[in-house]
Amino acid sequence: MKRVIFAASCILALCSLLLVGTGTVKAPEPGYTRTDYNPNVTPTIDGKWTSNDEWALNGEVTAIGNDLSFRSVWIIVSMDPITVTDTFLVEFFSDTTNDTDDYWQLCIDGDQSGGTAPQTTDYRIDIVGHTTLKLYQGTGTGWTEITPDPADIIWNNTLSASPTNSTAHWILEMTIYKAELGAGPTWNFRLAAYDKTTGKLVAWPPTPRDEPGRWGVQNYVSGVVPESFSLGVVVLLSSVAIAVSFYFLRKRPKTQSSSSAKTGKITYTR
Ligand SMILES: [Ca+2]
Ligand SMILES: [Ca+2]
Repeated sequence: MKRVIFAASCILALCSLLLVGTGTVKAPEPGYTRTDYNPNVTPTIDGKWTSNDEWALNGEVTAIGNDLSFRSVWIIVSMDPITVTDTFLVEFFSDTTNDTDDYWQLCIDGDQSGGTAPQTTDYRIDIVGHTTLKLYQGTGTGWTEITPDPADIIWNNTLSASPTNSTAHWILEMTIYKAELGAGPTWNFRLAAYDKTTGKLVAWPPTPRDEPGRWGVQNYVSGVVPESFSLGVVVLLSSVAIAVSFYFLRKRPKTQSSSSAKTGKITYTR
């Protein structure tokens, strides 16, 4: 009988942790919640579909009309210390031109604190002209540019055809080291892309860039896309231990010290 009670207690504990880890998700912008899965095929960050199956079964596809689609996968790249990355594929179908003013943009509210202006725990990645990455950190009222650690953001983009569209279009692949940018197991973001030629600025969600409280939610589960409810339960439960471990062991995000802000030298607390 004691074993039954013990087992029941464990299940209850797991279920309550499950709610902490994956269930109770803040949804700043209604309708903009998506789910991250593990990859079927580990992506190669070369800015294109490296093979026809590279992204075919990788993650949930989110489309912005016919202009853009993106998907993402999360990967544990190290267990000691636990290190988690998130890798995106973004295809901007309606941008077929190489302009110096084109940009990709990812705004990150890693602790889901929301707000009406970027906080110091928020980051913004701009990739401008398909060549130059800039990293910004929130100030409480706006953004200040900081020096990125190249190891934290791996990216590549090309003007290529793909299995999803035979007309050459801009494709971005980007891996972020989540903890280095303050992102927990679930995190909020806004993804945008701009084409200078057409003047199209598309974004998910289509809300103000500088209003974290209106960005979307990136939930996650362990495993590839579940095929049945029962499988879903299994992968959700298995994600609990990872979620708890990751939450407690994740590195602190970068912060720029007040003294370094004056000198322009960036120091990080990790
Ligand atoms: Ca690739
Ligand atoms: Ca363009």
